[in-house]
Amino acid sequence: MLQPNDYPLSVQFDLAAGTFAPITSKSERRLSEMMQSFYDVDAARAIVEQGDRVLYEVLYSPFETSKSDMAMCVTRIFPGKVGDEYHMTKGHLHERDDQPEIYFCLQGEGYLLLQTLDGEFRAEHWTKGTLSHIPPMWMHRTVNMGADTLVFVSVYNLSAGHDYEVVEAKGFKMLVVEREGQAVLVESEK
Ligand code: S6P
Ligand code: ZN
Repeated sequence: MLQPNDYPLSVQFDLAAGTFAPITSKSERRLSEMMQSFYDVDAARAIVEQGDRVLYEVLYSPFETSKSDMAMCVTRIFPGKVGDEYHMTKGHLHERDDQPEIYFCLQGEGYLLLQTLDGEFRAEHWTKGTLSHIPPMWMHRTVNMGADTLVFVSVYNLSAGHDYEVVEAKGFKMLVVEREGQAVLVESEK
């Protein structure tokens, strides 16, 4: 017998605004929660000491049923830099080794950084309309290198799990920084 959450559910996007409704929950990620992530630790500390900064927000809609645990999020990364490194997500690896994810860029310009535990690295360049498949066991981080908010949809299973510590420990091989007015990928010294 169908349970109340087994019925179809739709949300409505406002593509110009980069949001949808109804939103079940919303979270914000501040720079103070990402002190291990940016290479210029002094620049990060100075911003936090002056009152911190929200780097991105995540708007969330679970599509859970009695037999499935799909979820959909919209991540909105605000424009800006910490030192010369562009605002980005904390980044994670799905804990389960059989869990892929789909990302779809709605607005802005950026990079999706991907890396395996063996050190294979990819940077997918994003503009409005890019859809990327993240295979299982690739760490993933998104970087906003544009002047506007970078907005993307993600679709994944809640049971995937999120391991942030592995990204903090290993880091990504490449950083996205501004050099002579241009966004460029440079090797990380971590
Ligand atoms: C979840 C998915 C996204 C991120 C979001 C924030 O699997 O990849 O919804 O959670 O973009 O990034 P992070 O690294 O702080 O979770
Ligand atoms: Zn993910």
